[in-house]
Amino acid sequence: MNKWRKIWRALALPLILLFTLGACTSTTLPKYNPHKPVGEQVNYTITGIDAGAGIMGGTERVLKRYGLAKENWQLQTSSTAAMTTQLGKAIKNKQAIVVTGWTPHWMFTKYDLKFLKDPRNVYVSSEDIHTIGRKNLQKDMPSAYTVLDRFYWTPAQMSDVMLKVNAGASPRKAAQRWLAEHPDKLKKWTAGVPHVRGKAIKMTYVAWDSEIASTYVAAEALRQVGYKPELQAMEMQPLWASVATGAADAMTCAWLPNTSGVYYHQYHDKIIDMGTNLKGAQVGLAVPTYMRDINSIEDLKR
Ligand code: PBE
Repeated sequence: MNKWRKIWRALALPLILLFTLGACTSTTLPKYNPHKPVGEQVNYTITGIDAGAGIMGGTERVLKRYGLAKENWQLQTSSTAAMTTQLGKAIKNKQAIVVTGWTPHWMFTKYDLKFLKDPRNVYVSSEDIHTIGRKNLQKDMPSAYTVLDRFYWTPAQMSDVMLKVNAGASPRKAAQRWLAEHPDKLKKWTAGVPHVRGKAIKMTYVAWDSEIASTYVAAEALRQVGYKPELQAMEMQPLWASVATGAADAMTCAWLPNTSGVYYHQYHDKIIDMGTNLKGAQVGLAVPTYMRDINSIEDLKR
């Protein structure tokens, strides 16, 4: 008898904990239900990212233009990491979720997602990413200018680097590995460029996955012609200000004409637009493909 009491004492607490944990995890939200208003299922909330991102401003405009704001829809500020975590959880449980999405990004590779149609064209259907340099960069650092000016790749190539980082590689390693796998690209960007000897070059960026990928790849290309890149992550506003004031030499993060448009207009006479480094980027609202009947932003009102 005594022995059983002992066993019970040893087991009681772990068992109680296990039951409570089980009860908590089983009270997750129900699965997506096409017969119920989608707003109700997501608490009239769009899961967003950091406040400074262009996509956040665009989404606020969407809420107004589509009459969602007056139906109490709201945009939740968080971070890319928190948003993708929430997205992953919702997808695992087949729940309804609406996120601010963009491509190139590994979220579209890892999950079955679709952009919602934007008949009012608030987000603009396709964007280019530009490289921006400080005034006099060409004169002061001609080799760097040439490499950065030539820097150009495709959404698939950028995704490749992002996936390497997402799988655990450091951004620098991922960039080095990608360049080793694409010697033709590196050659194209650096051909005939006079080498420099360990000259420092400062690049700033916002720590979005896409920008981490482009910045590190451009930096590693610059390293190949002898530069010592110094990379610094910051928010959107200081990012543009850093290049406009000459505190930084260049950045590769301008999504145009829309997503970074506000900053571009604010700073365009204090910077050099070195042109497109990637064509065919897109931002918008995204949902998992199992939300089959939700295909347009208009459908959120149902
Ligand atoms: N993004 C990624 C950025 C640009 C790059 C879409 C999150 C934004 O400003 O929204």
